[in-house]
Amino acid sequence: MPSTLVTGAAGQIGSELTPRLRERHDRRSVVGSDLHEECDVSGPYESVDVTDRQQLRQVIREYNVDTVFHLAAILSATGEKRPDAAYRVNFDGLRNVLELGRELGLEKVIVPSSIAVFGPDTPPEPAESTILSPTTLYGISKVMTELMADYYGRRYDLDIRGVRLPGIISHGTLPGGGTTDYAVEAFYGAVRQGEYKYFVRPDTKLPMMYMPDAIDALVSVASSDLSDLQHQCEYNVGALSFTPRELTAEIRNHLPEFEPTYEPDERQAIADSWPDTVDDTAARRDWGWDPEYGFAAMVSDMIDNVASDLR
Ligand code: NAD
Ligand code: AKB
Repeated sequence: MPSTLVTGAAGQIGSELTPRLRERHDRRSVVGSDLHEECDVSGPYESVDVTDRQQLRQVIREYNVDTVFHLAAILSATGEKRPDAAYRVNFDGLRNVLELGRELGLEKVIVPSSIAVFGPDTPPEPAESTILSPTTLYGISKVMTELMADYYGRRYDLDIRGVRLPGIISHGTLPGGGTTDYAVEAFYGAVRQGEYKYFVRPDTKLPMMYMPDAIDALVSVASSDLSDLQHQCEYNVGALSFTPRELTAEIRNHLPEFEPTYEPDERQAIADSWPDTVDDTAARRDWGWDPEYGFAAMVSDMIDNVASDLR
């Protein structure tokens, strides 16, 4: 029976997507993989470094993989600190997955892109086709992801899909070195100590999304009919958009003692280069994108879950 491989399965998104795929495909094996020797995922797991094509090839063959969710990546802030690692994982790792897709005849590869493809020259509320002028190595790697998806589709008939995810908010597995991490960390600070030092200004507005909607976006785009899709990995998916000041006010509706401070660092420039919101008309039209969580519902759910995780 063919199976699905998730790379980066121990990360913020992979640790929630992998069990969700297992629920959906009860008769199909879903294999989690990441760098760690072992991982707390309820099902088959293999330690795989995506920069090692032979390791990847072996796992794909062993499990008769026909679908790959390729999540292994180095995110924006870490990528600026560790450019060599970002280059190897984001560029070479992607190429390995795509080349194996071609060599071994994978049916489908799903790769998330990011709002990091945008940059200071991008117009407000961008649609899919717009000026992409990323300022980070991570953003450049996501532009390459989108272009390579298109190239491998046309040249080799490989079905590669994805969405440009915004900052993802979740509890459970903490975010892994992105610019939008403050929107998760603030909840832990507020619940644990009643304080948090934001590393961006209070008026920094960015697109965000609650994890259940992010998982739905990936699963929906993966299961859509190819004939309905007019883009590969470029689909914008809008959900929430708020500033740290607005997040603080909403958290205070639940935790009135919460007292944040602000000390912008180098991540401010990255945040400033991304748009506040995106135009997601194409995703709504082509595969019915319709996020469930509004701002107040997300904040309320996060506070309940973070409080219960910390208990
Ligand atoms: P994460 O940093 O939490 O997880 C990435 C995982 O990749 C980690 O578990 C890490 O151990 C693993 N990894 C790193 N190098 C590896 C290697 N050489 N081989 C195998 N595994 C390796 O990231 P995430 O937030 O879960 O992101 C998943 C995907 O979604 C990425 O493509 C990311 O660009 C994209 N995305 C995430 C967000 C977000 O806010 N979380 C937003 C937009 C796009
Ligand atoms: C990051 O901040 O790097 C990620 C992203 C938006 O891709 N959360």
